[in-house]
Amino acid sequence: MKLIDIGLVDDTNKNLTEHLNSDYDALGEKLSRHAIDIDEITKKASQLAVAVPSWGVGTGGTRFARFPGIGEPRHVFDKLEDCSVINQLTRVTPTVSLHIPWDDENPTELKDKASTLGLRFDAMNSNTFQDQPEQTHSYKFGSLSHSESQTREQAIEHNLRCIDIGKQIGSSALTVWVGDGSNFPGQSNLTKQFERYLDSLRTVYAALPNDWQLFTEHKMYEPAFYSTVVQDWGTNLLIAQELGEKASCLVDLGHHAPNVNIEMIVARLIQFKKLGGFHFNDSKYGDDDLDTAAIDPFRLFLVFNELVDAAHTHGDSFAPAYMLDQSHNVTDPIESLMSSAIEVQRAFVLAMLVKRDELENYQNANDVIMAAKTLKQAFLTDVEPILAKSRLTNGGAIDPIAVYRQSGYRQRVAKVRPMVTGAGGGIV
Ligand code: PSV
Ligand code: MN
Repeated sequence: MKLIDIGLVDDTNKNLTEHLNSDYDALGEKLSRHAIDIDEITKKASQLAVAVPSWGVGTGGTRFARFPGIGEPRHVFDKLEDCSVINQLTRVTPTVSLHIPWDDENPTELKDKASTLGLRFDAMNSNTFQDQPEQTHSYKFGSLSHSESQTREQAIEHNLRCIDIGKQIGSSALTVWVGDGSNFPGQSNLTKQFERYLDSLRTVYAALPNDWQLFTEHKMYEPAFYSTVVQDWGTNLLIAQELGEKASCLVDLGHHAPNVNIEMIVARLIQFKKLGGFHFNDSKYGDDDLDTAAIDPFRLFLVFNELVDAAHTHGDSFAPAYMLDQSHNVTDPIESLMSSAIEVQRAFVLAMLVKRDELENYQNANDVIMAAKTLKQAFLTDVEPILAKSRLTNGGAIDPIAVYRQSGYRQRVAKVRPMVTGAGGGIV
């Protein structure tokens, strides 16, 4: 089922195809001078898949307030519809990552709805950073690492439930991010707290089906402001190494100290076979959850430079999970997610343009300027025609945002989705 009129997509594409073809040919000619086959690149670009977070299609907020958008999804089934619009027009987001309990609905109905919309499910996300109405033990002072065993058991149970739901809807990974930590020096014994976390996670790990993966996500601060149990990639790597083969690290681009060299972290995790996947977003100051590549597209390119380099070395066995994780406070989430998914694809394409043999020669010869120039040359290429061509060939829109706006989708759904107002703050 397609929620945007196919006739509209086709008509808009028809008007743009002639210009696209001439831009594509011109770029193809330019790339061929560097022995790059544009069609090969376009083919690889169209094989890329980025998961959309179910929570991303709602309007987010800050710690201070949330300003609702119009026609926000009322529940997970509305969210899936919005996700299908993103995929219909961009053709790079065939999967959705659910958050439990935010999306806790009958698994059969979830699966049916997704397959009607041509979607599948990516990693399950557990939520033990928030208390739920009927919950017995509070997570105010932690969950998997809580000082009391009953609270830890409750958090473990929740993760097991996420696996169970995931099994029924065709997911094959669990992402665990906890808000556990402390707000004051002395509040917690840092070592014992981490031991408790590891013990809890061992139980979760033991329940993973054979073909599943466990991604743990580190974050330096927030909601805990003095210490965080899984604060950085070092701790994350320790966890993955302690747990075993099915465990690996998830890198959310917003979860590091300012100016941290994220591509280096990525390189290290790849080297030790512990890079599980990403939550893409962008930031200026902290975990801003801004749209991917909105602030620093070069950094995203450098991350993909490591990924493409690793794919050359490790081949098909190297397949980290790509997900977006953003909060849209002032834009239409569908527009933000469409352009963000395309930015991930752009970074991938640009990284494929890097002349790796030449780069290696420059590196070995310590020709610093030429090495840096080799990266810049790829980064500065306008690959829009490749991205648009890949969408067109896959049945998407050459200009997704223009088609989306013309379709009136948001206004249409707003008629049945009441605006949720409220003074409360909240990140998601
Ligand atoms: C935490 O900041 C995080 O990045 C985790 O991935 C959560 O699951 C997500 O955001 C939800 O807000
Ligand atoms: Mn995240």
